[in-house]
Amino acid sequence: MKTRAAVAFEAKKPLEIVEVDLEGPRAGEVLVEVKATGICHTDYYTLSGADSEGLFPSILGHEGAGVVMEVGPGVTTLKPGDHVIPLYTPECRECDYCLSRKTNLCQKIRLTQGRGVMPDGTSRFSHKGKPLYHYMGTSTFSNHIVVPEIALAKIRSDAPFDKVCYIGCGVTTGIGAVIWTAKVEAGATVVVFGLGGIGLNVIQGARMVGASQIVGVDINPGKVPLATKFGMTHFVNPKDVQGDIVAHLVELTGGGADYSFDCTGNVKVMRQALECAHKGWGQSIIIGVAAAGEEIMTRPFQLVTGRVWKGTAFGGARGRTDVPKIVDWYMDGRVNIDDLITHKLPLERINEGFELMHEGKSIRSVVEF
Ligand code: NAD
Ligand code: AHE
Ligand code: ZN
Ligand code: ZN
Repeated sequence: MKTRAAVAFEAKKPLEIVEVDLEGPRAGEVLVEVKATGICHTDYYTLSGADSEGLFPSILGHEGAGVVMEVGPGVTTLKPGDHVIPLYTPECRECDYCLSRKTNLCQKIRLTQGRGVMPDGTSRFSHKGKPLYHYMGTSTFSNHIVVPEIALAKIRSDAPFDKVCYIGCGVTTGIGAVIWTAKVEAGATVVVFGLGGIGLNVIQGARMVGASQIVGVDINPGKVPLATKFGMTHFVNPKDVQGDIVAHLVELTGGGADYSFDCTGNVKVMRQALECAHKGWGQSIIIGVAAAGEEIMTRPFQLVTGRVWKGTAFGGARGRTDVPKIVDWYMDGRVNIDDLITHKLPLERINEGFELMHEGKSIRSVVEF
């Protein structure tokens, strides 16, 4: 079939809206009509050329929601008409990783996903007879996609696509990092670095579990009103701090944060996040994605004295199990998504969404097909 997509033909170049060819689903695969997709900083990062797994030409996008149109042979859990959220972290429920119960990082199709192809090693997308790469197994910047069955979460049919698409990455990553990765408890002190589409969801998660102090750190003071609305109790702009930001945060939190989160992707900030965690027990969670070649650094003494450095992908969520629950939380009014979607754009204007993010003017831009 033919469909419309925003194609990344080259790194650092604007996406081009073109008609592409899409082959139908093979065994274990599903054809989905994407109704809406968010633009995450990770799409920006890959388009910038800094992603060691970045492939071109490709169709980016990993924060979508849509409707099943057709299923391939052997698909048993989905049928045409089902509403779904594509998962860049699938959940096969049978690989060693899934069965370990210790991680959400299902590895069943990770190798081919990283190579921009379907599990059988081929692409379903092409343009003018030449294959286009898939991205993160999702490619939600296309109006239609083919995705493995294990990479689709079935969701309730009354949830609005233009809101719940954000659960495909940002909402789940931020809230999940708090409740599943860090397991923040009521009364805890939390410091969040980076108040963008992920950091605000960390703040939202910290408020949900009853954290007593939620400190937001950002170099853009324009983020303060929304962060405050979502539960931030204190704001720190590193540019306004005289002296050492870590010492400032340790003092503000009365000895250090019980939990800190990096939502910037900046390795210097990751170090600050670790070192502002409380001696003896503070945990620091890396969410931000750093460019290829970057490395994190600290004195081992920071860990010897009890701080714990962790990372999280997709907030530790097991997609097919946990994503439908988060959709329910949104529909029940327990999770606020509407206020974080600051811009809605048609596909033709998707590049404006990237510019808004770069300029710090948006939290989430959502593209509707
Ligand atoms: P965003 O652009 O919306 O937000 C980033 C925020 O960080 C902005 O508010 C910016 O002003 C702030 N910031 C930048 N430099 C800073 C500094 N030195 N100190 C303090 N604040 C600073 O991006 P986003 O969509 O929220 O994504 C955040 C990061 O999380 C990105 O690196 C993205 O790739 C990553 N991410 C990771 C996962 C995962 O599963 N681990 C999932 C989604 C996104
Ligand atoms: N390809 C990148 C890694 C990017 C990365 O860490 N991605 C996160 C999700 S970011 C969503 O916005 C992730 O899920 N990581 C686990 C995995 O298996 O990719 C690089 O730097 O090579
Ligand atoms: Zn993302
Ligand atoms: Zn698995």
